[in-house]
Amino acid sequence: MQQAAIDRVRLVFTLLDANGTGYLEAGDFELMAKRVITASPDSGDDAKAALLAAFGRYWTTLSAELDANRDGRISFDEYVACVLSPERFDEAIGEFAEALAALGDPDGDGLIGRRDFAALMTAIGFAPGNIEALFDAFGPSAADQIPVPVWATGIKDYYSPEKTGIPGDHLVG
Ligand SMILES: [Ca+2]
Ligand SMILES: [Ca+2]
Repeated sequence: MQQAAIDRVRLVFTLLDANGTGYLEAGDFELMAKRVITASPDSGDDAKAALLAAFGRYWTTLSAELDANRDGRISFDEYVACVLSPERFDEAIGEFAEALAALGDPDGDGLIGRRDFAALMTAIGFAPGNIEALFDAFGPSAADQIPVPVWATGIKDYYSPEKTGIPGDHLVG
């Protein structure tokens, strides 16, 4: 298994544990969804509802697929198994990626500005310097914007264990 993929998974586990219990639980995803929605005040209700649903589905999928000891929460050892069979999470990750990227484009012009991007990524908990490096790696235009699909693809790549040397690696470390 690629170390880069393990490092990405470790970081996202830490961030998803929004209430800091050391385990992923339903409450983490509700808390995280609220934070992200709060960071996108100009987005429409449909986009916010889609993000909330995507976080909910992500939790439901993790819970169904990875809670090996059936205690209603996901330990890191349970979570890291997601890299062994990423195809089981493709749909949930895809829905999440599309919903998050859409929130970055509140005016619906198909482009995401650096400020909206940074607000959402800060809400999730990534480090400021890493957020800037990631946005730069996406190759923003002269107006400092990236297309919505570029970010959506970047999110999916982040969760793809076979991917190495991707923009998302800027978030780790
Ligand atoms: Ca937790
Ligand atoms: Ca468990």
